[in-house]
Amino acid sequence: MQESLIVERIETRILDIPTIRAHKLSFGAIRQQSPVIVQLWLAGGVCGFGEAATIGGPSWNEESPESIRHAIDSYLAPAVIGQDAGRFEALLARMYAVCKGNLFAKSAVEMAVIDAVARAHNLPAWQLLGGKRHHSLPLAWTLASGEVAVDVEEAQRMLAERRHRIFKIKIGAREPAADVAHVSQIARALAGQARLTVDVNQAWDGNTARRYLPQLVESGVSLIEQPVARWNVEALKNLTATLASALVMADETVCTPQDAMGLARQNACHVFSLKVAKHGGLLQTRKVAAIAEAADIDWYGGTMLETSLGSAASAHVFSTLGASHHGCELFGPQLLVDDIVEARMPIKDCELQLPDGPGFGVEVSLSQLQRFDRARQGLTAVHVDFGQYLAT
Ligand code: MUC
Ligand code: MG
Repeated sequence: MQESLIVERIETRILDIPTIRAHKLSFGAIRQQSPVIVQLWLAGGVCGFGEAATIGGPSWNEESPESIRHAIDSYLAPAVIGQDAGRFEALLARMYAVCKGNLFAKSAVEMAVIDAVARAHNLPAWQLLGGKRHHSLPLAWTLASGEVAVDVEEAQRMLAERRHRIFKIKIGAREPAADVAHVSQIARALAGQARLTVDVNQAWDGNTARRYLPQLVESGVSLIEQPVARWNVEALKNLTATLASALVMADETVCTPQDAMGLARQNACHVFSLKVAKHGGLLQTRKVAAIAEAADIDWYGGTMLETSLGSAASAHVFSTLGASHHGCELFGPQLLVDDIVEARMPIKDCELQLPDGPGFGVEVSLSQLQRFDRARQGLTAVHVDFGQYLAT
């Protein structure tokens, strides 16, 4: 074992960073992101960083910033400290042995391990992940203010600045007919200038999806993300078989490689949204992507609205993937009022320029970590405004 690569210490913190505007999803509106940041030191002195962000505490899936931090501090860090950081798969096996599930927490630790080892070898992380296939990827922006005029103004500004020409509209909070009207108005305003997708974030049942998705397609939507509940693979499969001229993308339904295999076997979607956190890390993301490639399923580089740290880690693994893709949505940094790295990944001509390292190729600012540290700010968790979303 190379002494200098032994994991010596791991620290975690929760940051609270406001968003530039309310971001409205089917289940609630978020006004801040609370990423968990992992800092990991190797015996040789090299330090790596990892991140796991959830959306709306535990309202996107089971994990919350608090549960992630707890799983790492109490179980995952002790399983990894004292081990050879270069044996990525062996470390993952140790984490799986002490902790079932908790994929976001595992991904943040694995990310810090890979960043540290890549830095110890002065290599970009992508070189440890199979090598780079893409230097840039088309970058989508999500329209989620909930108001047509605001969404259209935002999209037009992004188009004029040549930052984005793919827009994902968040729907599912209102009556389906109102959602269709909302999307149609945006589609008319942006006709011929942009590609539109929607994310229903599990809000519809199978019959609602069967009735309203063709209307969304008619209005110009070309990709439909997670229209039904994550367990509703039967409905997803049915929509995939019947929807003409639009693609169905699984997000919440596809987390583990086993989920991916199940969807592939049943031809239940056309596209997987890949997200490092929900798959349980960078290596698991590659496994899910391999299943997609073997099953003739496309991929999309998804986000959990991470800072530039988690976004850069995702960019590294996405840069290594072949096969057919629909770009990425690593726009988390732009949705936050500020960032935790010295310099963000550049965006040129609507494409995210994928970083080159060492590590994840972004330098974390310790003073920014301190500035947003929940413990230092004396804050308690404030995650999501459920407002009208909760049934009475
Ligand atoms: C999701 O479900 O895709 C990603 C972008 C965004 O606006 O929300 C997320 C989560
Ligand atoms: Mg989604």
